[in-house]
Amino acid sequence: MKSFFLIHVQKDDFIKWKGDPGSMEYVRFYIDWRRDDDFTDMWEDQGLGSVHVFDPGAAAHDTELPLEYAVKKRVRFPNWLWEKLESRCSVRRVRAVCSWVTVPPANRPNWQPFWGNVFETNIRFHK
Ligand SMILES: [Ca+2]
Repeated sequence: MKSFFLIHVQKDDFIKWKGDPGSMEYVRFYIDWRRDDDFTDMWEDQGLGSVHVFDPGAAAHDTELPLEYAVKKRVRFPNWLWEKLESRCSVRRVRAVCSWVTVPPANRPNWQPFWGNVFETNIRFHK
């Protein structure tokens, strides 16, 4: 399957020292396949994505900001689950746990990052 998630991290003012090598931003994805209002069932932890983020430098601020980074992740699930989706356009709740520097632990969808955010949205999956 060729589906991907995309998350854009928009930077405008957080790394200021010259020569900074940047840091890692991690995103763990969950999909509520069973539609039971949790992300704890089998195959609902979709795994981890990451991106190296860095400041382009003060000289570039006027011309290159805002800057966006994308994290893409292939959707993981077995064929039998795909067959059970009840329609050709099934909608599922998706959660993204975004964390700066610290890796969001596996199978803990309610984990709160110290520096980061948790986002939820609905995504339509096409058979
Ligand atoms: Ca669930």
